[in-house]
Amino acid sequence: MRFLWRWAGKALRNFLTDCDVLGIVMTRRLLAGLSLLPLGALLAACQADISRDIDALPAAPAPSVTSPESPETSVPVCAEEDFADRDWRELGSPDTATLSDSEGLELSLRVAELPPTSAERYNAAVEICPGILLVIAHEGTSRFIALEEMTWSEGPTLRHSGATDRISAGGVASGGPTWGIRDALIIDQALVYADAVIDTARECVRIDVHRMDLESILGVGGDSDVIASTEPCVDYTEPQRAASTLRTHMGSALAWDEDADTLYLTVGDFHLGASTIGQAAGIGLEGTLRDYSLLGDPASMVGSVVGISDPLGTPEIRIVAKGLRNSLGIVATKDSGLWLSDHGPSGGDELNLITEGSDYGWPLTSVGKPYDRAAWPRDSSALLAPWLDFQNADIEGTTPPVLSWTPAIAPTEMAVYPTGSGGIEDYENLVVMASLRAQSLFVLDVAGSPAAQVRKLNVGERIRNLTITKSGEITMLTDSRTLLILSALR
Ligand SMILES: [Ca+2]
Repeated sequence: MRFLWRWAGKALRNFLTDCDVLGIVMTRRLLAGLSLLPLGALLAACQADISRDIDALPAAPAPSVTSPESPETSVPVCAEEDFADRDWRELGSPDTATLSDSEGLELSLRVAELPPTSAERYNAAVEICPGILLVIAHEGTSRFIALEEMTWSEGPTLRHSGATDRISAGGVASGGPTWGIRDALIIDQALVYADAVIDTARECVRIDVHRMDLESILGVGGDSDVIASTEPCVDYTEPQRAASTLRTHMGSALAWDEDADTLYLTVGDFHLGASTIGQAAGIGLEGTLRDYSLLGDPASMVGSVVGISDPLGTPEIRIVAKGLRNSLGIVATKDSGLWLSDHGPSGGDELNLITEGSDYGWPLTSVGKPYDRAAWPRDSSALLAPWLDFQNADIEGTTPPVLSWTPAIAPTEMAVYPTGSGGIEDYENLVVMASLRAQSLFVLDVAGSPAAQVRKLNVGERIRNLTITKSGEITMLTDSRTLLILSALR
């Protein structure tokens, strides 16, 4: 924080010496209209070009029963009768294709439409029983999908804490699929899921983590317990929110570290860190100072990774690391540490190795640049505050990314490819990371020194969710409501 305040003091001096009051007012007015978040608009969806090769598919699944002795599995023990009496329907438009990754490895890709729902998007998936995926829409609708049979049946509706319809309240620009349920995973016999909350009663936004017994999901249904809520719940009614609304950058990715008995959750910056100079100008120096001090406050979980210890017992939440913008993927590896991906602004998407107590730089520094940097003078003293020129900031005490990507790839979920699955042997022990903008899987060797991107596979879809099953199938949910299942060539 001392760097922020040092810079803030310099900024204030520039503000007082370089600007006249009328000029500032006009600039603010002009720039208030330019402060819309550009990320969503920049990332256009694209349909996959998949050759048609439709096979006849059986209509009913036959889930295998796991052995309680298998110590490797995090897939819960379940029985055929859990699924026997359900009504199973075929997924729409099943196709198959063969893809080659950047090393020439040929892989099989099965494609189908995700089950119909009124929700705009499925955000989360877990392998709830071997070969059975539970896919969850942002507003709580869930479906079971039998991967071998390519069939689906209704799941329970999961509770979330806030509004997810398209509201436009005060400083929240919209509801929709960036809010609500965003990621999920299974710990023993419980489902845990992250929920980006618009709390209309308290008029603030936060992330909740829920826990729900698998019995409730497989059986008659039931309620969830909220085991953690991020602090502070960020007020969306403050006057400057009209010029810089809260709408995206929730983070809300989950990772489970069994050895540490800790569930990790990423918390986005809620768009408090200025991604454009126009956004900063729109809310003015006082507004950016207020937002930046909230991000920099050691007690604030906004823009951080938090750890939730003992999530199935008596959960306790703490800040692990700060300085993050919008991390949609995090993975705890067995021997190579905790890794996460983060979205930079214009360029500068990051892979970070997380160590307790570190600061990863945002919003004070980034390999990326403001989206509208080109429209502004190179002389940072002409900016509203010099620390808004974060591309050129050299901030002592922050940790740079291990890898970064420019132009942006918009990385999403990460998972370690398991060993001994009988699946894609060349991917074993490597981290697979999905992406929105690049519409590709990135295969990363994080155990290497240095860590490196070793393979890439273009799938031609914006990949929101990535799950690797115990049998080594990489399942993906896309923003065009498509299910992709990648596996070794059979
Ligand atoms: Ca960073």
